Amino acid sequence: QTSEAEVVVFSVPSYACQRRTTLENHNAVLTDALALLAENAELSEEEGRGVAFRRAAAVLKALPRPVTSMTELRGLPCLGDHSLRVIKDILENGASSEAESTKQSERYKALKVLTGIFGVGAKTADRWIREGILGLQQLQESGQTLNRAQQAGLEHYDDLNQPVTKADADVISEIVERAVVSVLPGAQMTLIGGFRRGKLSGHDVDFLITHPEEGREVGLMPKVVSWLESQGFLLYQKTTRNSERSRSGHKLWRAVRVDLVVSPISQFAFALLGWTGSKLFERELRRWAGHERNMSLSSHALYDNKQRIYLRATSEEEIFAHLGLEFIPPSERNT
Ligand code: TTP
Ligand code: MN
Ligand code: MN
Ligand code: MN
Repeated sequence: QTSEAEVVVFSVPSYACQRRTTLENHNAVLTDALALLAENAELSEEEGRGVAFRRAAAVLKALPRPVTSMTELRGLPCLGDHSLRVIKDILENGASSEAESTKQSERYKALKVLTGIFGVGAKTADRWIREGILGLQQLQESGQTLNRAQQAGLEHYDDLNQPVTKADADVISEIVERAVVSVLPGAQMTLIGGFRRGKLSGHDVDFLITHPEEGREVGLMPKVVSWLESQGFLLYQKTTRNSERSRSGHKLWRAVRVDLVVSPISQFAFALLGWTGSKLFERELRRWAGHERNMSLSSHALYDNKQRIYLRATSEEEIFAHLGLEFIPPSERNT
């Protein structure tokens, strides 16, 4: 006796950088739960577990319609036992008990509040929690020494935790553009990060600055920062010398986090690709390059480990071509 069943299964390539993922998500209930568990793992410095949940969520985001049964998931990549348990729980019971209990836990709530302070990472938050500090008031009363970033972060806590809208981003773009062309005529500024991917809100605004003549961009970052400061736009700045990157808060009607990246024109395409995100898309591109092509990709260059040469590119399209990947436009990198 034979029995036959026909099920429609989804087919999805295994690297997120091989897939087109728009902002339209048909499985938000599932991916929200997995994202919460990923965030909890990341905040607990369990990076591997975090990535596993992120990859699972990314596969579900790429599906063309809502998942209704576990059988539809057969053959899909990146769905580990743990993620499958979470999905099953939601499909059967409407919610994930693990995600719900995590969300309610004192530890998760404290980690969220404390890492919500600009300048506070998972390590610092964990140390404070072990010392019994679970919230902002307890932190202030504890007499802990805060560095300058954290002081600014605490002072502007509400502003910095309020999402930045596209309208905010447009206003800030104009200001940064003015700064850039004032200090170096001919310099060019590009919106990167989530807003380049078409997101309507974000936690900050990201810009990439370059000049068409190689070398003219040298020393540009401190000049842009000084200009912003002289105009009264700067609240706090942190510059990492070697990465030529600056994070600053700008006082407008509210404080907003801004990331500035300066790149020489020869590296522009790599910086553009490397800073457009999403974070998982970037991670997957580098994993693809390393594991499938024996190449090393960074936001500065692409190195072919076999031929032992740097591969040049003047556009994102060329980099995808070097990697043997179909070009995915920014709006479809929302993994
Ligand atoms: P974010 O601003 O953190 O992320 P986002 O813009 O995608 O999301 P949001 O809307 O919440 O701001 O980072 C922008 C991109 O920069 C991100 O997709 C990955 C990349 N990136 C880093 O975040 N850090 C790095 O050190 C490098 C090299 C790249
Ligand atoms: Mn951003
Ligand atoms: Mn950023
Ligand atoms: Mn690896």
